[in-house]
Amino acid sequence: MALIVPLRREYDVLGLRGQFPALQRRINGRALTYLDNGASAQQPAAVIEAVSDYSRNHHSNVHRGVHTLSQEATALFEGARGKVRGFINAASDREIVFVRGTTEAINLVAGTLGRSRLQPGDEVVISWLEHHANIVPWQMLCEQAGAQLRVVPMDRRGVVDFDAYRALLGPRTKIVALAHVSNALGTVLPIREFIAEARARGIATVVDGAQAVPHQRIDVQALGCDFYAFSGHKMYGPTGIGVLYAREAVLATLPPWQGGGDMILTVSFTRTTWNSLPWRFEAGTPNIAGAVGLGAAIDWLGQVGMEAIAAHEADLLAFATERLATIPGLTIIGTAPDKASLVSFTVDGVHPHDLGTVLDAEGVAVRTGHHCAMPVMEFFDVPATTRASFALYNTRAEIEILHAALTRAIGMLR
Ligand code: C6P
Repeated sequence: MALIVPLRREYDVLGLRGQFPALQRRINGRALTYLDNGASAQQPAAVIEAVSDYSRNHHSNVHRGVHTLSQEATALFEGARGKVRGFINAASDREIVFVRGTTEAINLVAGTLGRSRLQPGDEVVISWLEHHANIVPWQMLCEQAGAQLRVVPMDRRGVVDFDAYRALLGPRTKIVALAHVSNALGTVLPIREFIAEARARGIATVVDGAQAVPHQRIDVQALGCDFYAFSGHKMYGPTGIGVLYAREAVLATLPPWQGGGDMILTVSFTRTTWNSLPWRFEAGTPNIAGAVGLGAAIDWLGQVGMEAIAAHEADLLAFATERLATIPGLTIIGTAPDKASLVSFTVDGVHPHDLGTVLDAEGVAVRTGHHCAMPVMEFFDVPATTRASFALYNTRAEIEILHAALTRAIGMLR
């Protein structure tokens, strides 16, 4: 039998870079080295043009008008929903709820599933490495419901303790909410296994996929989660648009969240009936242009290929880890064996904010601070870190620029 070797197209990183207008900018006299992709990735021209085309030619309200523009806007908006469904392999468009972003998605779950299911004494389980968006909504919910927030510990590498997690799951656990990838440490959780443990006990599972979706292929059916949340602006789309994937069998049982137009079927002063899924959870005029842009980002990512992106970013991570480790006094925070393409670090005697400012003077954009993960900072006993987070368009040459700029900055600041 002939051996079929798949053709591996060369990963044309320079060609990809050329499609991002913002990457052509010069900052403080230097070519921009954009390494803050974990916060927001840049947008390719295809996304910018799709949003512009919508605004110029098709802008109207959705689901309301019989006129041409409204029908075009509706087709584009619902078309984007279909693209999202395909992108994460959801079973149906009814499982895709458009929201503002990951934060809103998690608040939606807390405000519906949480408020309807949690009784005093029940428990919600999260992990130590969560972003505030996957801590605070649960904390607020637990306070309202008289429930308990339980936190799974992690080790000094930033690996969440699976055995401790299993031990925490009990008869009172109603919800497990976990990051797929940590934004502060880069840790990739073996989320499928975490989900399986909860599901076997009938516990609802919520995954914060904000930092996972841009870097690897997501298959929500294979993961088996009830909810999966992510944001458009971290996956080369616009801000103000995100997705809550919700398994239909669960979503159908939830009470509505926000009330208003589009989420209803009939309204009278005595009684309101609800729209069908997913519109029941999309009160008010949605971010139509954002959804169109997100759909364009998904098309564009499909052309590049998630597997190719993952391979390229794995190379960047390995290279950056090796190069940054050569800088005296630099400590990498987050050394899990399975990491997404970001490096968080501290430098002895130098405050991250000063470092970030000096790097910016050289055109290098990194994020400094607590990364909305204050418990992680507390765990590692640091006030903040500097974080370089890589995207599909970054290069080894840019990591060398970061290395050189860091070396100069540290020399200046110490
Ligand atoms: N993290 C970062 O620089 P929103 O803001 O709703 O789009 O996403 C919130 C969010 C939730 N979970 C994780 C794991 C995240 O990383 C983020 C956003 C940005 O790391 C801004 S703090």
